[in-house]
Amino acid sequence: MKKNLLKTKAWKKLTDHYKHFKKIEMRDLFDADPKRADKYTLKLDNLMFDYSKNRFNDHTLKLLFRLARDCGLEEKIKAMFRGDKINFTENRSVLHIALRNRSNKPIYADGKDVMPAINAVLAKMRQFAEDVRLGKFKGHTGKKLTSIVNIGIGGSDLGPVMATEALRKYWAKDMNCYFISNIDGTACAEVLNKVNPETTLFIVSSKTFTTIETLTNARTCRKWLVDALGEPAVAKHFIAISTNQKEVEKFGINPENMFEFWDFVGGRYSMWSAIGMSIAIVAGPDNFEKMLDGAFAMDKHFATSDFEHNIPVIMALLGIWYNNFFGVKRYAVIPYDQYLQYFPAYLQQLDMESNGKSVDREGNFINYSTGPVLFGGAGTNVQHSFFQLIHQGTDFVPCDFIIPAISHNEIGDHHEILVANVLAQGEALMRGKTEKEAAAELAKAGKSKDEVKALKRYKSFSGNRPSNTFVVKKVDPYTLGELVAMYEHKVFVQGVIWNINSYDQMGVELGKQLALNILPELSGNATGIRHDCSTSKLIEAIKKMRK
Ligand code: G6Q
Repeated sequence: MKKNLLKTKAWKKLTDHYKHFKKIEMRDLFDADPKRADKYTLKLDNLMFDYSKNRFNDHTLKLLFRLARDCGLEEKIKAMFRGDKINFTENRSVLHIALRNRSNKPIYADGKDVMPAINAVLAKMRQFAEDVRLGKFKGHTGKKLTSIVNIGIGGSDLGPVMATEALRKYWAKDMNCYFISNIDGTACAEVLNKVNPETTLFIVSSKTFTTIETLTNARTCRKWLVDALGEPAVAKHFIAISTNQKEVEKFGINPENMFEFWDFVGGRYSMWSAIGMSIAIVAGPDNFEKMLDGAFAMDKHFATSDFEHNIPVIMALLGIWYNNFFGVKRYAVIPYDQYLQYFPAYLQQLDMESNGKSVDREGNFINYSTGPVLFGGAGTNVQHSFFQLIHQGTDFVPCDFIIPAISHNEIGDHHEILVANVLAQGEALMRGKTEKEAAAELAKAGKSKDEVKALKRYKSFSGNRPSNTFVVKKVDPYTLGELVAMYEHKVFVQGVIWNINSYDQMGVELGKQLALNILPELSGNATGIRHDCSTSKLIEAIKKMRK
């Protein structure tokens, strides 16, 4: 049995180190070392990672690296890249890295090299995306398909939603892309109101092809199409992305129009597979592959850099430092780029579904905290919403800021203002404003002595609030690939330290099961199922209102 994390030497030393370090102010660390930013900045291609505005020193890092080594991180990284079945509860390899293995060196799952199958699907995907873009693959009535509708949910939705938006500037001019995920009929209705059956391609994206939301939405869209163009139109307007050919055929999609992926690709890690078809169609297969190239560069960096120079490892360890020693169980990701507006939502699933676990790899309940709550939104918008709490709330919230040096839309001084804002946030959070400084400012602004006294505390900022700053040259496909892979690996490292399986998601099952019980009750076809009195009352009230 693995030694409990809390009993490792490094953990104990970190606990002691924290006791004195918690009082240390970052502004003092900066004042003492003018080279702190040089020392704590890493670069990969056009991605720069400044982690100097965090509450640590060399000793902290040394202990955190030791913790990672005590937890066998080096070997665990190798195991993932080798194709070992690290998703042990589902007996699966975890090989999203193979989907962007641009070296094409063999990677084995169950003794079989997965690369030939991956390359074949990628080539088929490229051909199909080109054919749609060039109007060679036409709709049933001979028109070009210009509205792409991805029907999927969770991992079969959030990646494509995020990445197509991130790459909107690269879209073919005559194309549009829509997403239907929610079972709420409104999601379907609103998209179908906007598109024309003759020019619409539906991509049914579902690994299992059994997900109730996706299949219900797909059936509704299929009926809408058949009502307009007749049954034979389905072959020209529906494709499927799935691991389950049997169910795809049962649904009535020709297997020729099916793009395969595999059990060794987890849903939330699948945007690199054919699940990314909408990205490949609207932004083009070249850009899709550039995204894979970027992710591959990050994979190489992660797998080969020593921990001291390893971006995802350092991100992860600082996260552990805050989560498990400072007791801060949340963090925010704030991209200062409108095209990355869905990045936090994407990361929310990636992080919280992967590491929201409370049983360790040996089957024990865990007595330390694991995955944090992740939230975020695009800057500067969020400065006018939740930033009050980030600056003056009782607890700090570590932040990741992402900013491109060059905007896709350099209009007037918009971008300079954006950049000034993100840098100001990081600086303000780190430095804060003492009561004395606040008082001096108030006095300078002409406030009376009494007013200064009354207001100075409200106007002060504790500071010492950590943030990472990621500067990228531009949000292009390659950089997007790097960024996403970077967070994937951060999540992996934390999962290793916490000794959990980051690749299953049993927690989503219970709600699904119970919904299946309640469904027949709502439609009046079942009664007498025992619920708690609150649930029973809610069922009755809703039934009454729907009458
Ligand atoms: C992701 C999860 C989950 C999954 C959806 C959709 O890692 O497994 O979000 O992607 O439940 O599942 P299907 O692709 O099978 O429809």
